[in-house]
Amino acid sequence: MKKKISFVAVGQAAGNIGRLFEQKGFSVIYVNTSQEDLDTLEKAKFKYHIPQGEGCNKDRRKAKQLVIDDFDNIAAEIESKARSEMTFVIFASGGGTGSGAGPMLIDLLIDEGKTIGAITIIPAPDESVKSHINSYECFSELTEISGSGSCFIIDNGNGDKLELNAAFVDSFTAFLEIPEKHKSIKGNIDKAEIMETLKAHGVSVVIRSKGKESADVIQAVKESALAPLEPDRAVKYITASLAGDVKMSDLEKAFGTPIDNFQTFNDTETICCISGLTYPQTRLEVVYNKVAENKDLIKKNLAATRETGLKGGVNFLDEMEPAKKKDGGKKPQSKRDIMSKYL
Ligand SMILES: Nc1nc2c(ncn2[C@@H]2O[C@H](COP(=O)(O)OP(=O)(O)OP(=O)(O)O)[C@@H](O)[C@H]2O)c(=O)[nH]1
Ligand SMILES: [Mg+2]
Repeated sequence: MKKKISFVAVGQAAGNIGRLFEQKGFSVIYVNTSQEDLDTLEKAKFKYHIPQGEGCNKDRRKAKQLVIDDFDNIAAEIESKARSEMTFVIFASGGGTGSGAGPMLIDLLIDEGKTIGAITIIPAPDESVKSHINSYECFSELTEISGSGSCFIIDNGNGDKLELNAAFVDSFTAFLEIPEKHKSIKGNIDKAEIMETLKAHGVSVVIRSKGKESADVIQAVKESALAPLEPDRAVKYITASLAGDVKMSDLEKAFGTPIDNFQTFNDTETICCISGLTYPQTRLEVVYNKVAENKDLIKKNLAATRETGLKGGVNFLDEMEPAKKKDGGKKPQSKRDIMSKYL
């Protein structure tokens, strides 16, 4: 499975997560506009510094322009170093580089014919207004991309960043290892079923739980990045290696009937991935509300700094209706069309 999945880590937070995947044996390419950020990744194998980049100091637009100017080289780098059946682009939604570059890069790579998923991070509620503006803009773009696979969301509101990184990488890796490690005469999960789960469009959640009952696993899913699960959620796949008395039928009852479920069994812990879920509207509203509450302050600050060269970001206040379609759902015609959507 480690050859089937690769990662493109964009920005500093993504670099931290990428390192954990690389340590587990996956191919990871680290892309950044900041050479200093890349230098912190001491033992990383494949690092790519976007030329002219000097970091994006939370300015998403700067990141987008740098990616646009260098896209052919970035794509060639990914093609040569992170070739696989599916690539996950990792980025924090609250910064500049990863947040600005992430969704656009996903869109452009899909256009190149690649199968792309996302791993992104929502800022904790006590983070800055700027992080929340970036996050909201980032998710507005992400939710518009129709051809992407699974999007995993790490919620920094759930605890310590580095612990969340480790928990996510461990769960994700354990999930990928199910076909090799968990074999049962009662049912198996093969590699194709893992890939089918991951390729499903929509939000995914992956958890491990040592609990012996279905309720323990249901609770673990609810406590993970997606809490609370949306009341009108859709679900495409529930794929799990079940332990103890945990039952697929209980998971379906709790999370909705999927198109398909894949199950196997083991004696140690339940590993479960649910994919094809709707975006966590309730959690995104928390992000939205933090921006909205500070609307006047932001407007005042933008007006005060406009002459000093602060570019972009002003029109977001008009665009903050959740999941608003900007292009009427039309399919873009060329790379240039895709790029121009993001500027
Ligand atoms: N989960 C997690 N979140 C992190 C980590 N490091 C930073 N963050 C969060 O990521 C966001 C900032 O994104 P960064 O990745 O630092 O920013 P960047 O993409 O490098 O962009 P610029 O530095 O602004 O150009 C904030 O919401 C931080 O709380 C990490 O290791 N794990
Ligand atoms: Mg950075």
